[in-house]
Amino acid sequence: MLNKFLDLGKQPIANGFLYKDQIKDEYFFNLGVAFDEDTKLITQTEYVDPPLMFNDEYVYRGSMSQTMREHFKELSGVLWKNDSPMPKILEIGSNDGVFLKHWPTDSTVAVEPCGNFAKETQDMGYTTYAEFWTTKLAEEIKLTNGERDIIFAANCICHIPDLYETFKAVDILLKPNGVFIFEDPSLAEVINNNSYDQIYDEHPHVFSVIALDNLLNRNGLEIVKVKNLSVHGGSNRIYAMKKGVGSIHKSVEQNKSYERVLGLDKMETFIRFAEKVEQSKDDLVRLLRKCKYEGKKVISYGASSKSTTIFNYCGIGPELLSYITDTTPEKQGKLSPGVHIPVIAPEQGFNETVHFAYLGAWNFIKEIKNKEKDFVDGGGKFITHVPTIRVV
Ligand code: JHZ
Repeated sequence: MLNKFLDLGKQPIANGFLYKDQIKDEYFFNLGVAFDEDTKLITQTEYVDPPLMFNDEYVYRGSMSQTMREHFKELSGVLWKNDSPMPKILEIGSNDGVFLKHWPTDSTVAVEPCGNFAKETQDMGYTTYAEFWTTKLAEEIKLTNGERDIIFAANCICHIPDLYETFKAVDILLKPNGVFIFEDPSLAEVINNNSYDQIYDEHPHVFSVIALDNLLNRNGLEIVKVKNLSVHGGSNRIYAMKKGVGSIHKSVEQNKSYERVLGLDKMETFIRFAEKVEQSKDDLVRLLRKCKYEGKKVISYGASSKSTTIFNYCGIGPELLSYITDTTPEKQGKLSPGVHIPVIAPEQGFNETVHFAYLGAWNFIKEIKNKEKDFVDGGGKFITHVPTIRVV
């Protein structure tokens, strides 16, 4: 049974950056968030049809941050040592190949529904299926390319509304002793950081280990290990195998008991979270209005999907934020989804005229502060809402 605890209001497609003449056709949906009493999953009350989000015009590039480039390089080195037999790997949601590029083309298969990115990895030499991940596709790949030692997905599984179909498809393609490895934002960290901006159309679910264990178990799989990661504001890397095949590492129970301490298996926790979200909204709007009143120039740094939730939920538009700077060429020159703040390249607007920069990409705060030393040394300040509204 689904129990709704949070209403983030009318929201657009989080990565639906658009030109002025496209505003009239902009798509919106109601972003409600609920707790499933049965599986303990945090999920949306209404799912956006995947092709509306993931299509040939998709703009998010995983390789835009140094942190993520290094993260995937390091992980590839852990999963495959050059002297060990080469695993047959498949990546679900390979985006622009930021992980894939560390793997040999002949033993690697990619699945990427966004045609523009599928073409990029095809051009890099990887067999790439430009399709959504389904049981039908898993059967086809099994016949054509063979079963896999590793099925990997980063920031992808929590994007798929139908988890039963997803896990069934994994079960079809995984070798009997193969490992399904996936990483997504951690619900524990969302609660600890009050990072409600992790919830937007592309994230129909936010995973706890407890909920994942319930869901995987219903589909012939089980979690054998959990690794906590710092990326994307705190994520979990889940290692799962077919039931009964692998020995269960102590990290699984450790994570589940920590989550029980946080109350991630209880509705009350999420009611309290919803109250904190509302407080965060009031505080952010108050701070931005104060800056405006004092004649300060405030912009946003990083046109993230997460900031789409913040700006639309809080009603923050160009009257409070002059523009957003972002390094992604596909976002520049467009307007942000829903509230229509102009997005420009950092070279065009991240300069000494800026007093405050709201961190739309707060998850890269370390990388950004290192990179923007001149801004900070010149008296510029960053604003973040994580874990509470503050100037840093
Ligand atoms: P970033 C996306 O979320 C979408 P987003 C997706 N749904 C998901 O799950 C996560 O990624 C993993 C820019 N930037 O990575 C680049 C700068 O301009 O937090 C990005 O546009 N300068 C698949 O969009 C944005 O900020 C910089 O120095 O919330 C960051 O977006 C840096 C570091 C980034 O993910």
